[in-house]
Amino acid sequence: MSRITLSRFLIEQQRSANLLPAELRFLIETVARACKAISHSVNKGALAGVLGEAGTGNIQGEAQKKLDVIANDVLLEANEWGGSLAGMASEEMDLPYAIPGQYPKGAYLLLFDPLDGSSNIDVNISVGTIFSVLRCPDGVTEPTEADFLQPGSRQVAAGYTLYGPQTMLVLTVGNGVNGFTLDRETGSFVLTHPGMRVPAETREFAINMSNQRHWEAPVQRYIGELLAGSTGPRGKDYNMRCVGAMAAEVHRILVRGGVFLYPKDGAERPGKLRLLYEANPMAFLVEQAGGAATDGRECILDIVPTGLHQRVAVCLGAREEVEIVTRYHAA
Ligand code: AHM
Ligand code: MG
Repeated sequence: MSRITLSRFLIEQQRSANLLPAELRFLIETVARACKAISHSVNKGALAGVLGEAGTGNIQGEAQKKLDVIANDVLLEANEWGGSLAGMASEEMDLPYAIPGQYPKGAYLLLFDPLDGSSNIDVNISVGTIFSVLRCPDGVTEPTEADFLQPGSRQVAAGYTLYGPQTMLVLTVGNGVNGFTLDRETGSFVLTHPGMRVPAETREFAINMSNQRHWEAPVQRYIGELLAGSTGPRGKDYNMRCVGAMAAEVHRILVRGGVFLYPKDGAERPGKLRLLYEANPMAFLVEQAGGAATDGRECILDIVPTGLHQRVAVCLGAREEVEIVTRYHAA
């Protein structure tokens, strides 16, 4: 059977289910093309002089890596001229990015974390790009921050590209989850993981244990039960894996199952991960793959955002596990 490239997959989606307007297809292909360029820079590493700090900070007060800035610029440049977007927002930019006046504007808003897990970059561990697509509110041509503050349930597409041993793009347009592997010889993303589903059975969990003293009681209880293994209430042993890049954690869960938590870590910090361009796209993917995603209390996708860079507690993965965590929070 011939290989199904991302372009062919998207065109067939557009034809068969009429799920995908041409403008959205073009947008996804453009994001994919930008991710190939980012993959190239990530792979070159020290050879291209792209490792290390950029010497600047972002709105979150985090030091930017050179590759954070490069990946952000690549995504902006690739997406600003095509006419499918009304605006963009990024982890690396305080305010939404306005489409320059010389280009046509389109119906969508693109949000992204250009380089997720960027503290992994200098030590040659996986990083990713996470993206989310929303419709621009009707009649709006100059979107402001308020236009981006839509609940995740309104996403029309979401995905991530994982720059690991292979570069993979994993995508949903609201019709299941499909994974594509970059074939470097042909330059195409090829459908290698059709219909990805979160396995129901869980044997692995991911959480940054160094924050344990900050967790609330329900999370202490849940992780305590997993750590107790076969001698505890769950009656089986678990393994812990934590990569430090959410794209890699979610990818592992989509392929091999499990659960990932980044809970509230202290009264003033609602968690580390950002709702609009990290938690929402990942929640959409995980739910489309049969899993679940909550902040411990409500579905991530139902949260009405109040700020572009708002943080949120995250618990996602196998549905049954997420339901236990959510039940413990309600108790
Ligand atoms: P980043 O987007 O600034 O790289 O931060 C997000 C990353 C996630 O990918 C990952 O799950 C988390 O931060 C790890 O943080 P920590 O080192 O606190 O566990
Ligand atoms: Mg990130």
